[in-house]
Amino acid sequence: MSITSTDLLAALGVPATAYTGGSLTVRSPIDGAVIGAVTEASGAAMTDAVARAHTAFLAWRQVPAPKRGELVRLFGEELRAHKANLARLVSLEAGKVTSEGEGEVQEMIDICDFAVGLSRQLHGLTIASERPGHRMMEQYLPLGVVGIISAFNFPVAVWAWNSALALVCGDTCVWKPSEKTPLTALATQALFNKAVARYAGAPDHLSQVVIGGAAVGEALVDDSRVALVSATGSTRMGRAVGPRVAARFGRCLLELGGNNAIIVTPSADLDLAVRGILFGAYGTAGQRCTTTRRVIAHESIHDELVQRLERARAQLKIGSPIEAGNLIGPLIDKAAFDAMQSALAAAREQGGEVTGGERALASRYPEAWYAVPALVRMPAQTEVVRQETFAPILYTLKYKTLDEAIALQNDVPQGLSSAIFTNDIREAETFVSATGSDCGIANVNIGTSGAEIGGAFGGEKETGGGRESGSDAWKAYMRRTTNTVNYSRELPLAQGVKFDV
Ligand code: UN1
Repeated sequence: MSITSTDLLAALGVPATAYTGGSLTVRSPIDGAVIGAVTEASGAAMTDAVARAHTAFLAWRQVPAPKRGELVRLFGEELRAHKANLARLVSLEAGKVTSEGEGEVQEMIDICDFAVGLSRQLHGLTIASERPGHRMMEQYLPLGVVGIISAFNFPVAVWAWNSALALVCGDTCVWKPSEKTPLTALATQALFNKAVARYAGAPDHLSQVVIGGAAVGEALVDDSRVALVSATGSTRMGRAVGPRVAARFGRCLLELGGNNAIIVTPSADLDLAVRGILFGAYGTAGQRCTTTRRVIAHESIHDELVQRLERARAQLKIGSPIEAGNLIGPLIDKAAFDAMQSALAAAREQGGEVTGGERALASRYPEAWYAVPALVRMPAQTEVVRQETFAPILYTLKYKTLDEAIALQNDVPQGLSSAIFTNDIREAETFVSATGSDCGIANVNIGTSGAEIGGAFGGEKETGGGRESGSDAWKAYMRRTTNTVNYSRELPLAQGVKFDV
């Protein structure tokens, strides 16, 4: 690697002391090389960070929202100026191919732009009152400290979806990044600090990053000053976080596992379908929560589709994500590779016919975990197909009727993303209707992954129910107040109640 992570961190403004000499060893999934040794915070340090964030909130909530938007605008400028370096660091630390690393930083820039516009549109409602001389209204007011827990696979974009909205909403942020990707978090914090330095009158500690393990996460989750915990990661993590936040009546925004399917119908444009499935299943080495994990194809086109997918799969270039031409980078670590192997073993036991899935490039990168993307023809939607394995495994299934296809698509515990490829308007409309896909995202003639930031992002069932990013997801970061104002000289009671002495 000609440009090292040390060069990138220096260019992004991270002091060397932040990533040397600590107990948390950071390895690049590209070749297993150690690229940092970050100091881990204690639970008490997290509690201190929350206290600082709360103090900052008391000041920040008083700043007019469009002025808060100005800070996010400046942050977006820093991201634009440093896009290439931050994207490269995402590639080194998370193993994303160059264009996907750049795409991730672009998502950060896009959500900043969105949030700046939003800062002038945090609107409530005026509601007709039943009483004369009265007016009812609804306002959205700043909520408090937002705790952000993010995963390795989108190490910086998911934080940005949350923090850009939270900051314009008048909240302050405390971020616990994945322990697998602390360097990109430190770099993002450094860029945020640059924006703060160019902004007159920002309170200190508007957004902080605290790196550490379970103790740090628990201190964040259990602190009653954290009004909203926004957590992205596995369903297992969500099961641990959700009830703890609920126990103190805090708010949770959960974005958890996906088990996303694409239905391909007889009228589908198979060229489009093959491209959509290929990127959805194998892009980011299958490590997106929106990754296509299942194809449900009509029996009349199933074999042709699977043959074409098989040919395309075999041509995907696996290798270092920072070398031009490679489309499949490494899995994040050995545990991810092992999980992939056990899923494939289970698929074989359950009647699946597996192609691919082996370890790749082991002699060139003995300390890294590259895998050949796997395609598995399944006789039925068995146990293993219903689980989310965070790896490039695509299961294919056959269907006879659209009802059956939709039932299969919905018959998994997760409910994040879904798609149909069809040129039949009845099928397309049925799929997006009340009797169609039960997911938070339901697409027609595009794949399951790569959502734009303008839409609300999240899903149902074990995906956790939260919505981040665009549309009106900002409302989760504010508290709603209903105000009834009496401008008359009478005091009529609602519902006609009389209470006069
Ligand atoms: C995730 O994997 O946690 O829709 C987020 C997508 C991306 C976001 C994925 N915009 O694939």
